[in-house]
Amino acid sequence: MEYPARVMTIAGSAAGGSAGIQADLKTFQELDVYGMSVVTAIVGRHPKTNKNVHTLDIEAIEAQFATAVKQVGIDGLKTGMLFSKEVIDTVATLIEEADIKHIVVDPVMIGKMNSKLLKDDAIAALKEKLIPMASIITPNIPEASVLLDDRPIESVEDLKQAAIDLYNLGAKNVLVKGGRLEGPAIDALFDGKTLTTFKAPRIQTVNTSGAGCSYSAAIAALLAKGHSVQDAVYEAKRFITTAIEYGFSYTESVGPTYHAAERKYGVAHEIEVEEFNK
Ligand code: PXL
Repeated sequence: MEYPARVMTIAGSAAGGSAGIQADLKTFQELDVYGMSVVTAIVGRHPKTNKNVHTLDIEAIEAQFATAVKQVGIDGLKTGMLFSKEVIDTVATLIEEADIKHIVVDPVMIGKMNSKLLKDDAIAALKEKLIPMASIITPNIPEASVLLDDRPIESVEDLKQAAIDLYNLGAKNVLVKGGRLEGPAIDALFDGKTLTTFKAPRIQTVNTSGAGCSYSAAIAALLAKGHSVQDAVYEAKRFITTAIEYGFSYTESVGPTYHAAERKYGVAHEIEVEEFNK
């Protein structure tokens, strides 16, 4: 028997199960990779105190990583919510020492419910330490905008230019996700030479909690399975588009995407790919 590729997520725990570590592990399972996790913080709002981000000690983060490396080993990795400069510095050091082939950095900053998932003073550390180590970074428009010193991104042309300019931060590939623009959901990938766009139809739903987490987790899983970056993004985009199509909610809250959707119901929408040489 051939063992599945080993993929780790280093991210926050999202108690509701739609985002963060929980979304990542569900995605890993759907794509048949062996999932592991390092929890950086626990997100869950206390009904009385209103506190939403409960941090963990650096020692706890290092301990989780060391255990997974010793028991299993790592082929691919994604980072999600890291919250502080200290955590980013720690994660960068751990990754460097472990010599990991595929590294997806999802520069998570703000949650769907407006939770602050990255402190302001952590952005420099993200740019200087972690992003240059990445095989691919996957910012959405607000994140790309922050990484480009608050440049507005208001059109598909802006989106493409953002991917090209963010390449200067040192990641091998940049994927800027245009889901927040109007019209079809277009994402722009730049690898230093070719700009590729991936287009899915706009799906009318509010139930997209954890979509970004799941998308980057799918990219990490597919890279670890040996797909090229372009192909990993293509298949991950298809996976998340189908998961969004079948998104749902148990309550009045914004609900999760449905990770099992592609497996259960097949591909809901084809993804259109266009390439531009730069
Ligand atoms: O969707 C962004 C996100 C990432 N990570 C954690 C979260 C959220 C959104 O709530 O809770 C842990």
